[in-house]
Amino acid sequence: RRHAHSIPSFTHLNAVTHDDLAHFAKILPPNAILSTLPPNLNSADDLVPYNVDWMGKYHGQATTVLRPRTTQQVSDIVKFCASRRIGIVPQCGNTGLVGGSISLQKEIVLSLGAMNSVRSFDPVSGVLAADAGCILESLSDYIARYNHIMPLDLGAKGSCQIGGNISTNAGGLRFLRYGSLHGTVLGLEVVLPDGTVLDQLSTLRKDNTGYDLKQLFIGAEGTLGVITGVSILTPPAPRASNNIFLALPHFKNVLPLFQTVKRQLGEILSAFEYIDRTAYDMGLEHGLGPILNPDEVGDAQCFVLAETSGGNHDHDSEKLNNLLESLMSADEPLIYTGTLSQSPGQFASLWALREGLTECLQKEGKPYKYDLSVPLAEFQNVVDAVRARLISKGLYGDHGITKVMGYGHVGDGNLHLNAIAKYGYRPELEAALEPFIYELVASHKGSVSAEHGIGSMKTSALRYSKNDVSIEWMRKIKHVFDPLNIMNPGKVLPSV
Ligand code: FAD
Ligand code: 2HG
Ligand code: ZN
Repeated sequence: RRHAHSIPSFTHLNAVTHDDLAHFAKILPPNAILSTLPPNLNSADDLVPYNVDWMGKYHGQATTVLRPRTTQQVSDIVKFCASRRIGIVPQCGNTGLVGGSISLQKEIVLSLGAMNSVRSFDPVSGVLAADAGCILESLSDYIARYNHIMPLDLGAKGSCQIGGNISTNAGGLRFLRYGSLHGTVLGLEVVLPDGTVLDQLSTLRKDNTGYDLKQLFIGAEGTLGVITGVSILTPPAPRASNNIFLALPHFKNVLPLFQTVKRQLGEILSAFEYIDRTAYDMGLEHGLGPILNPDEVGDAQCFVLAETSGGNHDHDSEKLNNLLESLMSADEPLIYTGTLSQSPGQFASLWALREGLTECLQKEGKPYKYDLSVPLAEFQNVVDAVRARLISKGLYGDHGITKVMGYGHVGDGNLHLNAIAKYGYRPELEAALEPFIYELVASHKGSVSAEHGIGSMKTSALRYSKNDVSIEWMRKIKHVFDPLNIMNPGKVLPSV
């Protein structure tokens, strides 16, 4: 079925030529252009950091990478690409997990990494304005001296950039406390697909003057324009942060534990993260622990990391101590054991076990990643169903998938299901996992992407979480902004 606003196919896009490079050289200095074409003749290896994604799963085809330093340069590049029908893949830290930042055919990669200055920070309002290519951790460090923190935090903080975070609408570890970027991003500067600069770099908290256009670019994964600047509300740093790591005998205890923790900790609870036994053991094998006494952990099925952020360290740790005591002394304890961090070093090592899992997976083999929203009560069932499916297909074991595990942001209903292919990605493994997992998610009315996005990985899975009318209107919006389909073609929307 053709849609009224069908998107031109890739065959309408042109590859970069020698003449195009000569034009880019009028916009950018020589060191801002990488190309395997003459006259640059960079090696394919020079382009690997831009052509291969963080997992090593997606291998891009770009011959040319452009690294502008100013919004004007971005605008000039995009205007030219529109006139020549050259596809553009906006890229920030290239840490995305769904193949969104990789060139599918011969689109150029437009890397924002050289646009990395803080534009302003107001320590009274907490509003930070910055270039899109600022690394998340650098921004955290910058505002730490004013006693503020970024409203988001994730394991990739040392490499991901704020423009990429906003383009994926990244969730992460502080979502439970500070909510979505749809709430904390106050303004954006965006170069639209015709090269026009949309300046909505507002720092206002309240602004009900019609359609809030910036919201469209948050989570658009580069399909509607290139984010070049952001303004974002940063909260004051909490005076005290504590955390606690708990071992649970059964998965069924997670829900009542979450209720108890919420009730006892109230407003100081800032994270509630889940790790199943397989993920915990993998973390230990890779040197991320042990943080609990193995004898006390026994046959625990899963683990929870809870964090508090409050105003008074002693008061908060007393609350956590009371929580731990009441959990341990209950008639039918919800936990086997638990530990409360006693120092900044211990606080960091409890978090390291949770944050380090994604990197451990990379070391084990090639991970198939499924970032799902499903009802909390179903987390374990979903993981078990996937493992059972692989066993029934004879694909579980050294020759196929070696481990299936679940971890994630319980407090947000977000399960990260990972299946490790020890010896690499193979079509029959993917065929066993998909669409099986997507159908399972749809049966629970969940989401096939809770926080990582659709990218190129899940375009055909979009329909499991969005109905026809929604997809039709997404296409219409895409067409309004990018009628030539030059901006990150082949991403988010399924091909027609
Ligand atoms: P990229 O990978 O460069 O790009 C991501 C997408 O945004 C692509 O579609 C790209 O085209 C588009 N894009 C990039 N820059 C721009 C721009 N300036 N304008 C328009 N479009 C643009 N995600 C979470 O949500 N929560 C987590 O807890 C989390 N943890 C992670 C931990 C690890 C170890 C890793 C590797 C990834 C993790 N992620 C997590 C995935 C997450 O999506 C990214 O880390 C991050 O948000 C992407 O930022 P980036 O700068 O690397 O963007
Ligand atoms: C996390 O929460 C990230 O750690 C990555 O979103 C999830 O590794 C994953 O699948
Ligand atoms: Zn996550």
